[in-house]
Amino acid sequence: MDEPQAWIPTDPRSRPSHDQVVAGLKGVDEGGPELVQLLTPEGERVPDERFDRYAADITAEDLRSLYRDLVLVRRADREGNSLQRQGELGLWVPLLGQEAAQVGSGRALAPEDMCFPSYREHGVAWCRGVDPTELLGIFRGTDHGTWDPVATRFHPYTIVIGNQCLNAAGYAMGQRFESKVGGGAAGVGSADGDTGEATICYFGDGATSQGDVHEGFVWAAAYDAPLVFFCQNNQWAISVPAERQTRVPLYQRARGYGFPGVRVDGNDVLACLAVTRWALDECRTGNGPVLIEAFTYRMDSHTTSDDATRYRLADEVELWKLKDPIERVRVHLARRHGVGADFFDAVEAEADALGERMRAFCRAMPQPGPERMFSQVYAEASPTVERQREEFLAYHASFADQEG
Ligand SMILES: Cc1ncc(C[n+]2csc(CCOP(=O)(O)OP(=O)(O)O)c2C)c(N)n1
Ligand SMILES: [Mg+2]
Repeated sequence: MDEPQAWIPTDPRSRPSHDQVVAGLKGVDEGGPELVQLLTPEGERVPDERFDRYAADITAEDLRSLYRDLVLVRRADREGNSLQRQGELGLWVPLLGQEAAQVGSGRALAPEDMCFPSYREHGVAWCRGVDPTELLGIFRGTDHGTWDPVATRFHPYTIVIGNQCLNAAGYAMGQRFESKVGGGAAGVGSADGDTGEATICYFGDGATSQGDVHEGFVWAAAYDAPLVFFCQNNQWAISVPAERQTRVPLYQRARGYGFPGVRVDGNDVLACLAVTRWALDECRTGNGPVLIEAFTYRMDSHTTSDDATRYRLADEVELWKLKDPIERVRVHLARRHGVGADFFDAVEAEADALGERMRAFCRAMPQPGPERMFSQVYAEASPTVERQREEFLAYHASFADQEG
């Protein structure tokens, strides 16, 4: 039987059938004909006329480095998951399967670019120099993350779905107003003639149904903001499949807002790097915003509180395992660059050490006192918060007699 074909909206009166919607979203032919891919799941480098030049300078050494990032990010994620299972964390949000989307895009960023994550971007955090131990407090309930968002240019995690798109649009508009967009064909030209700044904003397929994301798209477009919208389409929003969110593939939505959209193989670190470099270049030279849909898959549950086996079939997961983002780089390095077991073993040993360090750090984390939650509500002292703090501490102290 023929595969259903994706809908091509040539006639403005036409509507896609359900099968056409699914074909467009799930992507017949591994993500659809417009999927940008540089490394196949089998580790073969395939040419791409448009994006090859954005990966042309990547050496075998760089590929090793990307491989190392992928492995260490995966280990940090698996360790977080295990720590939750051992009762050390209240929750963990796994990124299993999304390492390439995050490392590829994260490594494309320049130090001065600003980054707005949602809550699953542990791999982007890694690329911004945020140590995995700095994520643990969020999931142990002791703080909101301990990194400095100004120094790392990595905003705190945002749990409210899509909200960071508004923050990012505002930030990128500021970059524009302050002439931080570099001089390009359509650029305004920056005061000091540098290459310019851009902002990247991460969100999921489900988030695209939120008003905040729509508003972010509108504002960014209306003000030519240097903003890369990076949507990790991992096929699911908890238990809701992507076809419940949209009739057209997500990258095609950009056209309606007046900016380009590209669908990239989110399990291909090289393609994610190249496409994000291109998108950031566009933004830095005044041609923003841009939407990237990284076509990927969440191989684990939504969080450790979720059980994905209740709503999706095992064969779907098995299919995506064959497209593993790490395996294709390993095979490519071994086959095309003659990289041997010594290198892979060394990375594995480094991952073991990282896991050990995360476990030790987590178990030694101090328990904050009850007053801690009042300590960073406002930058300056607030009499209202101070009063609430005193009341709460008095209430807490009233239990002291009953203890012990
Ligand atoms: C405004 C808002 N509504 C609902 C939720 C509950 N919620 C948390 S994650 C999630 C699904 C998000 O799916 P998606 O955007 O695809 O991101 P993913 O978790 O798959 O990375 C929902 C509905 C929330 N956090 N914020
Ligand atoms: Mg999702």
